[in-house]
Order: sequence, then C-alpha cells, then structure tokens
Amino acid sequence: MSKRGLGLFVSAIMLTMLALTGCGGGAKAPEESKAVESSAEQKSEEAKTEESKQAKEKIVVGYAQVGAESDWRTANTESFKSTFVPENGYELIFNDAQQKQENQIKAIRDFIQQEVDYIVLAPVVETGWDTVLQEAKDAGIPVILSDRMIKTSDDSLYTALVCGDFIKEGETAGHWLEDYIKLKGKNHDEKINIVTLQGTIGASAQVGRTDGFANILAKNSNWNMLAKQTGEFTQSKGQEVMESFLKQFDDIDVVVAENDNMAFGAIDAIKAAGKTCGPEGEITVISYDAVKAAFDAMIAGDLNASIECSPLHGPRVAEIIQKLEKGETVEKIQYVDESYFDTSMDLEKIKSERAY
Ligand code: GYE
Repeated sequence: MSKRGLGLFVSAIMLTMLALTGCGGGAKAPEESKAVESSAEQKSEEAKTEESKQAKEKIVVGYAQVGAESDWRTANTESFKSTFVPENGYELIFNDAQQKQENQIKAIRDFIQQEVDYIVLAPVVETGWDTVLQEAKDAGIPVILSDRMIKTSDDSLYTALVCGDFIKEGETAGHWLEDYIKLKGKNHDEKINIVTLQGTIGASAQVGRTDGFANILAKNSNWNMLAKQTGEFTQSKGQEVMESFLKQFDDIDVVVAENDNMAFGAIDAIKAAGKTCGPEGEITVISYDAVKAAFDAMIAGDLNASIECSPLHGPRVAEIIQKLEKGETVEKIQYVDESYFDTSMDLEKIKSERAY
C-alpha cells in the first residue's frame, strides 16, 4: 500500500473508532446516557471535521523534469503545470534538472524528504536509477515514469510508464524516407548519404529513435550513414554539429534530427553554408516531435517531415494517479498513439487544430 493509501486507511480506522466510542457498553442510566449522547455528537462532529479536512487535502506531486531544452519540453512542462493545479486537487512541486541526472536524483531525494504523495520522473537517461528509486519505494511513494523510460532489473521500482514508442518513431522516419525516395523516382542503387543529429546520448528518446531508424537502414543497402553525433536536443548544438558535418562531407542527402529544435539549427547551418533543403532543396530534413514551429518550417519549405511525439503527458499521468487513488490497477506501460506529418498534407489546417 502507498504511504498516502496507508494514511487514508489509518484515518478511516480512526473515524470508525470515533464513531464507535459512543456506542456499546450496555444500558445506561438516563443522565449517563444523555452525557454519552452529547459526547457522541461531539465526536461525530470531530469525525466530520476530520472528513472534510481529508477532502480538502491536496495530492502532492513532485515532478522531476529534464530541463527546458526544446519546444517539446516547454509544452510538456506546461501540460503538467496546467493539470496539477489546486482546483484539480493537486499541489505540484516542480523541479527543472537542467538536463543533469545528478540534479534529478537530488530532486527525488528532496521529494522523499518532503513526503510527497507521488513522484513523477522524466528520466534524462535510461540507466542509474535503481538506488534512488529504491529509496522512494522504501518510503512508500509510488513513482510514475513519464516521457522517457529507464533500464532496470527491478520493474517494481516504478508503478507506471507513459511515453512515446521511440523505436516505432525511428522506424516511421525510416519508412517515410523509403517512400519519399520512391516518390522522387530515384534509382534503387543510387547512394543516399545520411547524417544523424542525435539527442542526449543514453536518453531513451535517443536510443529508440536511433535504433528504430537503423532497423530500416539495414534493409536499404544503398543507404549510407556518414556520421551520427549528439546535438543534446538543443537548437544551438544542432546547428553547431550540422556546421561541422557540412565541413566534413559535401555530399549529404539526408539529415535526420532526433528532435525538431536540432532540425531548426541544422536548417540554419545548411542555409549559412549556401545550400538548400526541404522538398525543393538539395538536402532532405526529417525530425521528430511535430511541434507547431515544425509545421511552420514545413510550410516554409525548409523541413520535409516531422514524426509526431506527444508532450501532453500531464492529463495522462493525472489519470493514472486518480486510478491509484481509487485503489484500481493501472496498465504498467502506456505508449501514446502517434503519427507523422509532411509537406504533402494540409499543414495549415492540421497546425491550427493542434495543442502544441
Ligand atoms: O523529442 C525532445 C526533448 O524525451 C521525447 O526530449 C522527449 C524528447 C523530445 O527534448 O524535443
């Protein structure tokens, strides 16, 4: 039982005891019975106050967020901050770890000390969580993983996980490129030179997207991965790495950026190098997330396609917490259904209907 569950259980026993103290004990003399009645009334009043205090008590959620490295991340933070509000019965303690695991570990320890009811973790990298999550488990605080996953030999260290299926996203990018090359009527043996701007190395979003794309690359013998390097999921690093790729290789056909912001940086670098990109240009650019600015880049003709990844995990995590509060079981691993967008679609319309 969670700490919060245990607390509620103990209170329920107390309430029952308060209600019971006025009853039983055989027949009473009239005065005695009056006194007992009034004390019972008083006690049931106390019980009521206790009950309403409980009703007013907020569910305290500590969120160990990765940082503020991308548009996706900003939308994700906003999703949590607008969901976990007092009007919905929550108190949110938000921590921005500035992309550092050690900061997230410290934040989790602080949450444990503050005796929060739930810990939500968006793990910056996959490994190295067992010790601190064991501490949360020992303290009876359920941990919900959101956005990215972890590698652990003990699945009981987290209660649920909600995120994108990153391998599938990588494969979707690969399939999109296969179709696009066919559409362009390229010769089957024509060499396709690719560079990849990777996310934070060791983040499940990076690992999954890299591996998923590699699965499709393996099926296309004419695809040639020239280089892969991290751009840390940021626009400035993406630009920097793309600048160096353009200096090293003069025959890049495709850039796969493992998020939109790195693609924006890459597009700037391509233009600064006097090259062109997008559906009408020399270099094809594919990215992940599909934030609104990616739609603008596709509409402007700079970006070819963006593979969707939803940042709107606030309500999804709230639903999990509500189920746990009711003692219901939750699905352990929940992948969000995702799609992709490219310049063949009615992007203005789609963009106007999107929340991020
Ligand atoms: O793609 C990127 C962000 O973990 C899915 O992290 C997330 C990724 C997202 O910085 O933009």
